[in-house]
Amino acid sequence: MSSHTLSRTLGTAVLVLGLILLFVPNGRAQLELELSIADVIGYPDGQDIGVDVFMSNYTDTVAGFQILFQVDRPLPAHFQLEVDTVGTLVSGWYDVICRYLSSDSTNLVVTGLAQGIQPNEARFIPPQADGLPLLRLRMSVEGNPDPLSAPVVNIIINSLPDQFQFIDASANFIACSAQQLIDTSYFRCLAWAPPDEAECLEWTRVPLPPFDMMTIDTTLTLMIDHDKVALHEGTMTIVPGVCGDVDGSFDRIVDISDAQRMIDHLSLSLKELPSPSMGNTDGSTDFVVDIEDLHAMISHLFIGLEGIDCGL
Ligand SMILES: [Ca+2]
Ligand SMILES: [Ca+2]
Repeated sequence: MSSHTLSRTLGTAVLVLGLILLFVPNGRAQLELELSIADVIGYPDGQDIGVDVFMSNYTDTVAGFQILFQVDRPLPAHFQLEVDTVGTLVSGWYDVICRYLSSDSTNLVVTGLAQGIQPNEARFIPPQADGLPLLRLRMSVEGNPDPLSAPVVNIIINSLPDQFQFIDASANFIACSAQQLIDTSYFRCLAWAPPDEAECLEWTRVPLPPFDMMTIDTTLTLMIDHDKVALHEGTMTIVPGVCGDVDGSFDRIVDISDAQRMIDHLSLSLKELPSPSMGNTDGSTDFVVDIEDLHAMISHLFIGLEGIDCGL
């Protein structure tokens, strides 16, 4: 092969490669919407555990949404019936509403509309890929989880069309399309009105012809375009509690700061302990945290160094 032919062949190869790179679709570029839930640590009796939900809307402005969040186990993590919007993309939105779909608090529907208190205060979310979370879920942990149970709870987003909806500033659905479904129904007449049988007195629906009357209904059904939406679940890893570890650090160590927190709870600020079940250090069966528990903790730390057991 001459050097001239070789260079022409190489040039053609480079051109073909360039065209391939130009036209091969970039997976991320196709996406219109991407949601990710953060991974967090849960702790015994935990309340108000913030779980950030991030959104990237690559192409469209977001003016409203509905999202159904779910946990994959009924215990021990729950959604609280609220979200935190401070420092999020929906900060200042007037309508951010939460509701449960069932009584066990394992699912939460969050609906948001970019309306301010005044009509001109609507804060649409322009296309963006990084930055503030869309919103912050608040979750809680019930009691002290069984240390032998699986410590990870998955937090997922339900992608069923009637539960997952995003609209832009023109109220068009993002990454969804409405599909028209035609529903044809057939009816037979069971009793015609005498004498000329011009009117039917009783209709019955039949699955197939023959028929005396036919109706055609069209319904619009929303379909998610899964090529344009990416949903990433999050996790809550639940750390079992250590009896006496009540200072809120969840360092699994019982020391002077835990005793100070107990004194503060019982006689100073009276502020609730972050893990009340870990404060029942005298193991009383009523699980009440009182002066006896403080005595048990002080004895454990400074006097007899006895072990403590919260009686769980
Ligand atoms: Ca501690
Ligand atoms: Ca007690």
